[in-house]
Amino acid sequence: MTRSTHLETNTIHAGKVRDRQFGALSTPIYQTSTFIFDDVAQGASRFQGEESGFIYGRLGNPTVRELEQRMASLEKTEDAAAFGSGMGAISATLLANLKNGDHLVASAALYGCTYALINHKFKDMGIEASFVDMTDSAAIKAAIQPNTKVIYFESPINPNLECIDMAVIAKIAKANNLVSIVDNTFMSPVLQNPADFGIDLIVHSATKYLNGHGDVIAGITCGSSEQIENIKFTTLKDMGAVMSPNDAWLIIRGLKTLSVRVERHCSNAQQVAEYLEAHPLIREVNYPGLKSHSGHQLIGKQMKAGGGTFAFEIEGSFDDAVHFMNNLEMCSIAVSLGDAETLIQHPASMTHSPYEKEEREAAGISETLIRLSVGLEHVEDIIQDLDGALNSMATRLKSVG
Ligand code: 3LM
Repeated sequence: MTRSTHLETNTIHAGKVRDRQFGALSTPIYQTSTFIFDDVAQGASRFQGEESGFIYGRLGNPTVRELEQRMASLEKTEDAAAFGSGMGAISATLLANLKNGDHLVASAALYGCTYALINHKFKDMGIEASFVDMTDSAAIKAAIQPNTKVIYFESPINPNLECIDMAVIAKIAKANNLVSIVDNTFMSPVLQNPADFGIDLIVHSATKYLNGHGDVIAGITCGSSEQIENIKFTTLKDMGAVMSPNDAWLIIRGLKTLSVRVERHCSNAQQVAEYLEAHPLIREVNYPGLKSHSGHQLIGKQMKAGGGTFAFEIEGSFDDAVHFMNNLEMCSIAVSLGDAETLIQHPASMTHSPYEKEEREAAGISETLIRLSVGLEHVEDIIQDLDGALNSMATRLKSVG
């Protein structure tokens, strides 16, 4: 069986290569750097692409290939390419579609390292970018130039959770002959399939929900066979940010529980977001699962639920935010998201520190914004921990002023 119409089945079975030698249920880890040819002619024909088969670990590996095929199925694309990190996937995918003299339109708010890559490194390489509010289609159209090749965004955006209507972006991209690329890390294919809305390439930090256990750094790009072949034979092969077979195996294992994990992440996040929204010391909760959030109207249309990660603003100063976070007992102060453990972090000083202060504020990332990746613990324990730290903050606010 290659592909079912049900994602829950595909997370376990799609692209599965049956082990005919020993009948192993679990995918074998092909921990090898190179592959032996029968003879010189076979080696030559593999290099020429005349015969299929593995050559060398940087050019492909059976364990990694199984993961790629499973991810292509989950994202409803023809193919996928695996990378050693989410940033490896993002940089290779963008550079396969951009060259010196080209221009891209990118979201003003992005994961910090993606922003740094586009705003700093690409600039040095002669690739210019316009950063725009992706909810404003007039601003996107106005930013397109004759040399624009790519439109790049996240939905929901890390860290402010703003949601972008993908059908609108895909329409603009097609009308202007641009390659549309979205980072789908926050939703995972369980909650949203950008290909359904006409987006060309989908990138993931597989470090997050896809693996889900906080023990791997990895990335994946999904798209058409033509695009993936281009990426594999240019920026993946020659820049070399490949995924290790061992990490591919861990992600294959993580994917088996992706749909049940994401379901629980979402229901926990919904309850925690509702608790925080009702708390007097919380100014705003940015969670698409809440009716008050601008992205809520896309639930049902574009995404199935609000996801497991969101951000909120406390009533108070930067120091109060620090005090609140330092007084948590169970939630871990750590970057990353999508793990079993609840993780909390401060974007302005951590994940989004690559932004200049003014750029960060213009992108809607304030000093008092806190991001929470709601884990799989019992929701009452998560809420109790947050409540304890908020009570401590209330005492502090009273004593300070
Ligand atoms: C984080 N994010 O805590 P890797 N795309 C998105 C991401 O959130 C990330 C990447 C790509 C965080 C990592 S910050 C030092 C820690 C939407 C990563 C990059 O290369 O696998 O880390 O993915 O927000």
